[in-house]
Amino acid sequence: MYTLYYSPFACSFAVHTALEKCAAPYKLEKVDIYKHEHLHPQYLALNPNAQVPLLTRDETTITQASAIMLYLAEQHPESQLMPSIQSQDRAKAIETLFYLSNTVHPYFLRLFYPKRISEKHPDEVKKIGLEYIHQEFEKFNQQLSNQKYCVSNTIYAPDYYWLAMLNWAIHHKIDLSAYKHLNSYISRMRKQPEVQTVFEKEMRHLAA
Ligand SMILES: N[C@@H](CCC(=O)N[C@@H](CS)C(=O)NCC(=O)O)C(=O)O
Repeated sequence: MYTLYYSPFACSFAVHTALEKCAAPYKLEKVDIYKHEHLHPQYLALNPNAQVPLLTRDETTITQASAIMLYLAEQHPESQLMPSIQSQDRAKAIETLFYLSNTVHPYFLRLFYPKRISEKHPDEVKKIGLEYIHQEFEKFNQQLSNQKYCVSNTIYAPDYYWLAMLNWAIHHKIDLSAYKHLNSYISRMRKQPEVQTVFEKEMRHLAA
C-alpha cells in the first residue's frame, strides 16, 4: 500500500492523479502547506526537504513529483503512465517530466513565494515569473496545435504535471484566452476519469 503525502492542488496533484491511474491501493496523508504543516517536526522527519509530494511504501520513500511518477510507471507498466521503453515517445516523455520540474515549476514558485527571491521587490519577481510562464504557454499552445497531449496523442504522466500547473494559472487568474489549443487541452484533461476523481477528492479535502 502506498501512502501519498500531499497538499490539495499543490504539485502533488500530479502524483495523486498518476496513482489513481495506476489503480494501485494507496492512502492519502494531508500535509496542508497553507497551514505550514510541511514544517511540523513529524513531517520533517519523513522529508527534511519540507515539501510535498512524498510517496512511501514499506521501506521505500521517494520525493520529487517527476521522480515519483517515473517510479510508479516502472512499478506499474500496465498503467501506461509513460510510453514503453521501446517507444519513440519515451525520450520525449522523460524530457518533458524533467523540463516541467526544473524549469516551468520554478517559474510558478516566483508567483507563490516571490520573497524567497527578493524581499524588497516581490512584485517585480512575480512580473518576471509571469512573463516566463506566458512564454511557456505560448510554446505549449503551439505544440498542441499538432497533438492532443504534451508528448503525443496519448496521455502520459507529464500531462498530469502540466494540469497541476494549469490549475495554478487559473487560480492566479492568468489570462489564458489567447491560447486556444491550451484551453481545449484543459477541457480534455478535466474529462479524464482519474483527473475527475482526484479533482473531486482534493476539492473536498481543501474545504475540510
Ligand atoms: N522539486 C520538487 C518541488 C516540490 C515543491 O515545490 N512542492 C511545493 C508544493 S507544489 C511545496 O511543498 N511547497 C512548500 C514550500 O516550499 O514551502 C518536486 O518536483 O517535487
